[in-house]
Amino acid sequence: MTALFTPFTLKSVTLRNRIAVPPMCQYSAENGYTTDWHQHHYAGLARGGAGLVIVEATGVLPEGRITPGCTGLWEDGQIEGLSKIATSIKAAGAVPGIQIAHAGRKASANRPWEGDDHIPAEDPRSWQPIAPSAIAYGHHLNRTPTEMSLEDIARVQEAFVAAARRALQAGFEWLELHFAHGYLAQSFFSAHSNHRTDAYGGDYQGRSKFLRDTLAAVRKVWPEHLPLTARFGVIEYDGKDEATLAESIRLVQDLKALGLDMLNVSVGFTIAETQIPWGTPFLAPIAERVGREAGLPVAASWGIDNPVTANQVVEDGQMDLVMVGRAHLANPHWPYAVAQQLKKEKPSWVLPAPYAHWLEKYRPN
Ligand code: FNR
Ligand code: XEN
Repeated sequence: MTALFTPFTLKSVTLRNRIAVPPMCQYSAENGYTTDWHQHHYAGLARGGAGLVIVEATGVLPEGRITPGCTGLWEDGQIEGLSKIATSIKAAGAVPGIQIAHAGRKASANRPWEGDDHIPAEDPRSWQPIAPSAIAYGHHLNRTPTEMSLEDIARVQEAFVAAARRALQAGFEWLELHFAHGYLAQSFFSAHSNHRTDAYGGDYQGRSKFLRDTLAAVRKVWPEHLPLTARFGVIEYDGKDEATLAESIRLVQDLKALGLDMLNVSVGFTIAETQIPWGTPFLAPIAERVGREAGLPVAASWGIDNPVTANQVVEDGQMDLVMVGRAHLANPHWPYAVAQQLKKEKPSWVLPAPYAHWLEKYRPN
């Protein structure tokens, strides 16, 4: 069987293939509550054939949302809508996952198609972002955040734990902590954004403490038999890549010892001025190194939406899962299209029986 279409088991969960839909914000929630759009969107993605569908960055607190349109899990009422989504993903044969997040200094922004910049402070829709240090990201996100007190840190960590409990109640079987993309956790880890002089800043131990403590606290409430994963930016493309990668791998090793089951390898995006080699599967060799040196399964995205490349990175052992984002927005049946293009698979290996039966029966060859 083609590598991309082999099942993948992590803890008690088995994915029907190695294709995952990564979290992708829809900016379509109301006060953190999912809407009909989310039900439609996620059910469609799961029906398309991916093995895993991860629901978008979901705020653990209202002020942890990127935009006012982001989903949330800070109150029990938000469980019901997400539970329907988890159920519909499962009904289509995929495993339901969710990413829980705090956007830190990148919070309180306009939707991407409405500017992507910080909402002006005087606008009643905005709120004051918090971060490890009072340093703005800059560029289009230039609002200066408030430096978090130790009480703030404890409150956010408790919110991650409470959101994880609610995600479990909603029926999700795969949890991803958002430790990437310049949001709160990533900004604790990066010396670009963390200038603290207390226990949460300074050297590796200090800058990694928020991530280590949060993961450990969530592990206590997230069942041992279900995958606990994280998305983390292991590299910034800021000219200091070898040093960042070495520290990142050390962190992944530490997180593994605290109960991390898999890493979704990504970019830090802590600073705006970077040299990212877009247009290539640039994270594939990096994911391979992280997985090998930290000794745990890995996934990655960015530029891995070509069927041959997607299959190759799994076949070569560079990653265990491929995270294919925008190609799924263009065509939710991307996995079936890939199976056809690779000319190896039977539809029943990708699609649920009510579709697969007919596609197999009337196959042209
Ligand atoms: C994203 N991405 C993203 N990443 C993440 O960790 N949490 C999220 O909620 C989002 N939201 C989001 C929304 C939209 C509209 C896009 C396009 C992207 C990043 C995404 O998961 C993925 O890594 C990138 O899209 C790169 O993969 P592709 O699209 O090149 O396959
Ligand atoms: C820093 C940009 C990476 C891509 N995006 C990630 C998002 C949402 C917007 C787009 C995320 O991680 N929530």
